Amino acid sequence: MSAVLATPPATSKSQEEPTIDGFHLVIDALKLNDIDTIFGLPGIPITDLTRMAQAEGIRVISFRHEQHAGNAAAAAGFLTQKPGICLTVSAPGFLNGLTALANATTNCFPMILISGSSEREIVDLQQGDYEEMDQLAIAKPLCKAAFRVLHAQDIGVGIARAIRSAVSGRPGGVYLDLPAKLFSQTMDAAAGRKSLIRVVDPAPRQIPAPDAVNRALDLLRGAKKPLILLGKGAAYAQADADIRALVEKTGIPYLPMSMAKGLLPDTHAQSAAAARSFVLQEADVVMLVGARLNWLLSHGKGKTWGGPKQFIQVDIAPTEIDSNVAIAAPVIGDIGSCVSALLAGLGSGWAKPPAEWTGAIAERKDKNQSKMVATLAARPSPMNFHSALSVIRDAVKARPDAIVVNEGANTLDFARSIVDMYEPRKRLDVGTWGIMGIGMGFAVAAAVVTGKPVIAIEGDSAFGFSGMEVETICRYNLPVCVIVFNNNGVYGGTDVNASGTSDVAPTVFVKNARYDKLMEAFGGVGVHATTAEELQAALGEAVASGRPTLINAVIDESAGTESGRITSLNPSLAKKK
Ligand code: ADP
Ligand code: TPW
Repeated sequence: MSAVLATPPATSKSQEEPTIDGFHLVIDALKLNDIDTIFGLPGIPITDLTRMAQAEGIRVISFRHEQHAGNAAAAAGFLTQKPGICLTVSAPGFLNGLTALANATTNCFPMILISGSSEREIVDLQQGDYEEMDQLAIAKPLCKAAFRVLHAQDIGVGIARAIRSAVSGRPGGVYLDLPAKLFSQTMDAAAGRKSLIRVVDPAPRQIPAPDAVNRALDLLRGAKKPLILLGKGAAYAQADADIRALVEKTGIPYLPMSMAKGLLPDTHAQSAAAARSFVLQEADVVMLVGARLNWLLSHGKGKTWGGPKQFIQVDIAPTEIDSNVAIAAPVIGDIGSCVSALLAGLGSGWAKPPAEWTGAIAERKDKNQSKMVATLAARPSPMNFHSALSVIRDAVKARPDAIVVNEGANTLDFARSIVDMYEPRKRLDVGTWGIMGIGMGFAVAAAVVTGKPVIAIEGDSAFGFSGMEVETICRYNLPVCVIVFNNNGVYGGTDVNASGTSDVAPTVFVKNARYDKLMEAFGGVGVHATTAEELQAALGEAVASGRPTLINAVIDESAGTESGRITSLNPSLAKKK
């Protein structure tokens, strides 16, 4: 135990001196840094921390499983640029939160996983403490930074380091290990308060080098078929007006990655989304803004990308450059600073891209969009993905401030292309990993952080990963409408068991399940929708009332395809070809 915690000399003055404990130092340190919400799940040793935090004015959102609390923290981080906080108990609770921490890091979302832990002396000698685990060692490879605080007087530093690590440079997940003993440690209250740190400028701007900006502009100027690719880093950066100005002033067609949808409205004349394959094949200069050339962009090479091209990459992480293909013009800095420098460099004589290029894109867009009109207007029975999503598309058009959460395979792929987004940071989805299970955690965070209506578009398998959190949605009476695309299984419900045993195939669920009853069980509204009209009415009502609602949308069980649109990555399908 530290000197500060030793019994003070028995003078009457020092006996009267107020003390502060570890619990309150943690709470005060968070509050000092404007952290107003904690997502978590109580238990030893952090139960009192949740109670006291609530008593001290922090909003504490308690979940049914830590993974969803962690996902909520990550989404809150993405939406606000403040690290989202997830609080868990030791070993199993910590491990449950770890998937979300790793996912946040992978997606460049700032979050801090704070876990209580067992006593160091016992853990390190492996003597079998309650929920014993060397959590710090396990968390380290899965996050940007990991810290442990052993002494009350270091809580301020620990939290400051966690916050700065999460949001500076490329954002990501941070782990903070707080052993049980820390919470009951006491120290002189005045000294304790003095030990806390308000982090100044936690995510400092990083100004790009002028020669890097000029190099990029020269490349763009010489392009015959330029293209801008906006990623979720651009959405995170909250440089919305400048990004829009850059796109519009240059006149360059752009493609949004899924979570960058809405940075400019999807209906924008310069959006090339409806001609995606064409522009990726044909473009000669591609400027990536907050997007990585990972699997989601076919690593920048191969058939998807067609002929030779040169890349400009705007990113805060210098080591991202050349990760998959050569980058001709890296522009390193925060997107706000980079985009404003690019804008300033355009000057007044900027020539918009050749009309042959923009005209060819417009032609393809028109063709593809008019093909889609009839498909979306059809009203088959049972519903298919298109008919159900056309209803949601209209609902989002009517409420462009609503936040869409989206997961599944076909449900994800179709929703991404059918449901237009109109405002920045209104779409949250499976992200870089294509992970299932983000649904209810992201939905809770979106509702809590923004107060806006949330529409969660969920495959039935995807929903199952976090379905129990509908109780959380009801408990906090959040304006969330969950729409389960119920097609009786993973991808669909038509697989057969070839072995002749009575088990169903591994991808098949209970047929005609009533997910709506799950919401009713907790006092929310459950609707069983078998037609587009029923879906439309229920969704309209849910968004207008703000009541927790789950619509069980019955979808043709043969409508989807295995793995949705990423069949090329599925070894079983590659074999069948
Ligand atoms: P997407 O999946 O939408 O293509 P990625 O997650 O692959 O997007 O890429 C996001 C990129 O944005 C990351 O390389 C990250 O370093 C970068 N990034 C995140 N925030 C900022 C920021 N504020 N300024 C600059 N780059 C950023
Ligand atoms: C954590 C693998 C990818 S998509 C999916 C699974 C299980 C579910 C698809 O069925 P769903 O959607 O949701 O009913 P739809 O629209 O096709 O009917 N575990 C994790 N992440 C992933 N990605 C998987 C498994 C998977």
